[in-house]
Amino acid sequence: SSEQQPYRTAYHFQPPKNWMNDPNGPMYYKGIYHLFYQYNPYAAVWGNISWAHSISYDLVNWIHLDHALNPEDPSDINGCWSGSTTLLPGEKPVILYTGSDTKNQQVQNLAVPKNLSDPLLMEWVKSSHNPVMAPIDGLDPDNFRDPTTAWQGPDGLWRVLIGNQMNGHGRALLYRSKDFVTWSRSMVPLHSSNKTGMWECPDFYPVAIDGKYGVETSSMDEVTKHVLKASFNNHDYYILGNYTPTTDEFSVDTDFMDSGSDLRYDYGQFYASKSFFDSSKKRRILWSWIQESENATDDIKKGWSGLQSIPRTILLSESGKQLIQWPVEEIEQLRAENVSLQSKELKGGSLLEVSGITASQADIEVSFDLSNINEAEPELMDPSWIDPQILCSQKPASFRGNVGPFGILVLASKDLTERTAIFFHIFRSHDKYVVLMCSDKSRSSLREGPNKVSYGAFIDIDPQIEKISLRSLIDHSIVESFGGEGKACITARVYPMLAIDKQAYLYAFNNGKFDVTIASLNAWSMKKAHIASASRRRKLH
Ligand code: DQQ
Repeated sequence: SSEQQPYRTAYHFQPPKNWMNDPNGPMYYKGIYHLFYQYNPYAAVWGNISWAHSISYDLVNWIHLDHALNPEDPSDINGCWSGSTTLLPGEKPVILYTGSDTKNQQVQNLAVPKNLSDPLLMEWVKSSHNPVMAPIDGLDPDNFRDPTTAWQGPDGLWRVLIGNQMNGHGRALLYRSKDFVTWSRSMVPLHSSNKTGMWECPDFYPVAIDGKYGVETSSMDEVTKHVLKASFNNHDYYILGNYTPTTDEFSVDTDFMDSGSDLRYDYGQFYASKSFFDSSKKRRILWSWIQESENATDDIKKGWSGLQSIPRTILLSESGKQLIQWPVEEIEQLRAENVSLQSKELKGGSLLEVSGITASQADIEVSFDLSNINEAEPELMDPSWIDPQILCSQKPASFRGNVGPFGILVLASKDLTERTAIFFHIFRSHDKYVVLMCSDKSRSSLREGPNKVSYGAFIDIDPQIEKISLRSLIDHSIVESFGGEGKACITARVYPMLAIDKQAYLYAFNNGKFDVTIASLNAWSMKKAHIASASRRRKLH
């Protein structure tokens, strides 16, 4: 019951129990979405890693199938780790994944569907040629993993990236193949950095310039930029650049850990993500592992660990300098009761309860108008010298600023002893305004155990001409927030003790000295998604 399991979610993807981490090989195939994921069938901690497999017709409701890959062969006996799918011409999906072999070395393996006419792709056969890539020629066998979706160059060869570390630095190795079985490594990595360590789960794909649609991974379209994502330091960082398929050169606009640019998919809890091209709706969709923020002993007690994010569409922003993310539209089918407010003034220092929905399971959209913007604290010198996360913890939701903090309090107890704040704070920097977005979980729970660090990001918008908007998806122990229409995303895991189920409340607040206006607010109760096991259904028949 939800009394014993207050932190299980209603519309985020979860297996019935045990440990889940990275999303693997998401794809759309013959009318069905497939999601594979890193899974421990035996416990709520990492280990015995298999590829669990679930399918969906709408990215909202899911059916769990039998595992696609189990660690039972010499080339993966110590784990079937992360990897990707590629759709070969003629709609033939293949999996490339990392195996931890009998010597605990990381190798890359190939698997293909047993029966292509089964749209569920229930059974997968590992190639007799495995491993198809081994850590030879001086590669570190402990840091050689996570193949990307492959793309095909103008010479017809397939290319794939493998995450790697050399002399302590992260890099994306490039391999080429004619047949997916024989791979040769390019002498030059696609990209590397001496400012980071190991790159896990790289991702590499085109995004359209000035486009509303996603782009297929092998597209040679000229009006694209390429995104390179790498997972390190507990975050998913990305850079943008121009990729030349004839030479496999990737010239970057910005680089990882450059001062003044810190592009992350999400500034909260979000790791080892993976994207895929959805040919049915011509969009690129991003999945990510959302880890717990409490101790392993708590995970063992509750019997599970890990969520997947709500899948997000990815587009390039109009400026071409960053990505825009938004929850897939299908999630809106779960919206139920709605409350709506228009042009509501939020006086400095005020609080407004938003009632009439299930605040523990909700979708909230709010936008603010600022008429007192010129009163913003002239505090920031240069935002590229300031860590927004630190600023958010120095000036939490309870801070009395000028224009902000204002925003929403979610998963709040009636007496407000527990609340998670998602808010904005405007600063002046020379002749410009800087918009800070925070997700403050310092007061999210009376419990001592959970991590309560605050997250923050600057949003690249001009508050003089644009409204400040926020969308938050609330689901019992997760708050996924999208600021500035998807320019800055922050996901937080929270574990309230009082603010659970019907005891959770929603507020709008303004702790600044100056008034702000809620231009509009729409909040919906969210229905539960159907996420069930095929095997249980089979037993019922
Ligand atoms: N998780 C997998 C690895 C990957 C890591 C193992 C990232 O393949 O590098 O479960 O979370």
